[in-house]
Amino acid sequence: MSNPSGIPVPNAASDAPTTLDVQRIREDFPALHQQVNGKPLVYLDSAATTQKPLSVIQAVRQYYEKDNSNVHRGVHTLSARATESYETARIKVQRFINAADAREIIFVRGATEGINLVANSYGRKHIRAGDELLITAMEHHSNIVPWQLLCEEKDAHLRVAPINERGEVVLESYEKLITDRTKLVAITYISNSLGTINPVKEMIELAHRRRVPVLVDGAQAGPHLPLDVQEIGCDFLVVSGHKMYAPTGIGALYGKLELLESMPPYQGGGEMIQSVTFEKTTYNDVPHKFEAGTPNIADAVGFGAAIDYLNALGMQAIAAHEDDLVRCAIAALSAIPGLRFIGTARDRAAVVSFTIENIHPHDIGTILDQEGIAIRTGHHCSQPVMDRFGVPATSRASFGLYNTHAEIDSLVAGIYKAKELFSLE
Ligand code: C6P
Repeated sequence: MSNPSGIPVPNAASDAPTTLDVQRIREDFPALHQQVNGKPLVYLDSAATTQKPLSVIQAVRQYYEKDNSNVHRGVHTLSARATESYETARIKVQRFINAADAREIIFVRGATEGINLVANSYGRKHIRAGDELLITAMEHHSNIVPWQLLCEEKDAHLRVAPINERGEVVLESYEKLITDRTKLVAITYISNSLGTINPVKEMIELAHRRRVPVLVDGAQAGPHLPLDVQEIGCDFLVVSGHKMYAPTGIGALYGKLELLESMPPYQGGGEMIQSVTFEKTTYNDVPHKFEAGTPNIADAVGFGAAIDYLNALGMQAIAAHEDDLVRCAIAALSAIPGLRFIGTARDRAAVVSFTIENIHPHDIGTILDQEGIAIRTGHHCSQPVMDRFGVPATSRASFGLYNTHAEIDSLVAGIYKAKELFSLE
């Protein structure tokens, strides 16, 4: 089923432009053109969720207006159209991450559900008492808690590879923590709280030397850099559509075919079965074995449209634009007295976390909101990272393909305003 029913799907555009025309791109995003608290919106929270281009909104709308029906069930025309759109979206995801086969793509609600699927299916089958699972100290809660639940149930142990002052994994320690007891490694590609880009290919190679499979949390990588699961060699990878300019409630789990085929179902219900009797049920083939019940068809179609959008711009150009923004933001923010960066990795993505002396991050966030500037403040679902750096929370500005240098200037001006207000108190 690398291309079921011969559906023609465009490949990632190899002739995509190398730079972005950001002013034109901004026209594609209706949500960016509004006033917040009387000021033009400056949206610097794309790591939490991205705004959606018109082509995605229209794809979802068109699906509901014309094709809405259930998939893989009916013989009627609408059902065939819905099935074709849904399976085409799967192939788009497959090509976007360069998976070898469309059966390796399971639609899920997002990165969180993808990790829970692996923990509950692969994990419950393979992890035994005394086994170890290895993660890093920069994981999002979604890549910690499912493994803790599994370890509790199986009497297994969660090991954590440390990070240094810059917020980079200490590779020597990581390597030493992979032992004969290690049965799975789960690492983030890009940290949502520090911006660190991990050397995942090298980390996967180190795990594979000891025949340990690796899950990569690609939630922050999907929108930022070209993903290639065959190149990095991961066994599982998860992404969230809503961080990739697609609707909420849709994402993908990639798993190597032989692994997925050997795994038991995660949830039972319609669609995931081949035959059911009260005595015995047999299961459908992958990917359907893992997609019980009516899936989120419309948003999968929207996910496909978002991938078309990203391909048309080119992931190399998007990464270059965001790298430029993050460099400029760091340079501009560095000049602010009392500002401390949390996360200064040498290889980093479009996320900048910081604290300001004597001002709580929530106050920064509230004052910036009054200026129409949206950033995220808090622990970013990465409490162990906050503990590691001895802070309760940070302010986090994160950039998407539609952000501009002028918006960085607004951020800096907003922070100076906050400092001024606090020095008056
Ligand atoms: N991070 C942020 O503001 P879901 O919620 O399933 O789409 O993604 C979970 C997730 C997993 N891993 C990483 C690295 C993430 O950044 C996230 C989501 C958002 O940073 C919401 S907490």
